Amino acid sequence: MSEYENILLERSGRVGIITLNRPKALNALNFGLMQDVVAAATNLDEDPEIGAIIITGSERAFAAGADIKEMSEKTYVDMYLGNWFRGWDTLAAVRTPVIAAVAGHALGGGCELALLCDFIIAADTAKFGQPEIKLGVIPGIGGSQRLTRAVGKAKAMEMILTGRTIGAEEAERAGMVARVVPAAELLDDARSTAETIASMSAPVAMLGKELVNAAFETTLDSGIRLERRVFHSVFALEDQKEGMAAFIEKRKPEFKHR
Ligand code: CO8
Repeated sequence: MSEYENILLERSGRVGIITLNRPKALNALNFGLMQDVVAAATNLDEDPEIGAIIITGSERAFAAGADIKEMSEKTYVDMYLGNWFRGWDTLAAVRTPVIAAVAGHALGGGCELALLCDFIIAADTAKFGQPEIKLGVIPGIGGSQRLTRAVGKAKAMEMILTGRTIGAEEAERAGMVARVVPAAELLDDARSTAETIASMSAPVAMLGKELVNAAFETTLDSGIRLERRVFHSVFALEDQKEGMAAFIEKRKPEFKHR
């Protein structure tokens, strides 16, 4: 039996695949599911054999949001003292690159979970939205911040204030998703993208992720300075020597740290 109740976990070569698995609730993100995703992602992050992680759902739903039935009777004190949704911050701190492979509904917390990953590959069936306002609440897993950074003020405001859902094509035009693929190809595409990342030098991939994330936290000048320091530091890695030697010798690199 799986050690997790609300997800499926597969290791395929250097790729870890977390599949949200509460089909009867369209993968609504209850406390148990959050704990399972965070524990699995943390374990994969600590595993040197894993170079990339995919988080995905079902054909019908990536996730239809935080679990409304679990939350509906909670009080302010329950929410505040329970520090509701804090676990997701641990997922955001994972250093291994994380891809969200999204088909169907990615609503509320589901949209926020996808945005919390490093990038989104969307099936043409994907639908993204922040419908919390229709429930009398606001996004609570970073949507007001990450969606705004991803698509800009106008579209984020419209989505968050009206609850309007957007399709995959509109999400791609808005810069929210990296690529849209036919639904039948979603998982294969995400796997081969993850395998590509996992074939690179793991510390270099982690540093690249850290720098892109820093762009959202810092000034341009500080970000450029950080990039320069990190760029210089990768010359301490054998993988830099190997990558450049392989180019010159017209062969594929054999990175050591992966
Ligand atoms: N929570 C709990 N159960 C859900 C959720 C959810 N978010 N979404 C769907 N389900 C359940 C339904 O209740 C239903 O269960 P049952 O059969 O027992 O009634 C089952 O999943 C199937 O759903 P539907 O029958 O509704 O399926 P449809 O195909 O007709 O509709 C939709 C699909 C459009 C996705 C519809 O289910 C829907 O609108 N779901 C809710 C979407 C939503 O509002 N999400 C936002 C939730 S709030 C949030 O994510 C952030 C909260 C931040 C709070 C901050 C506090 C600190």
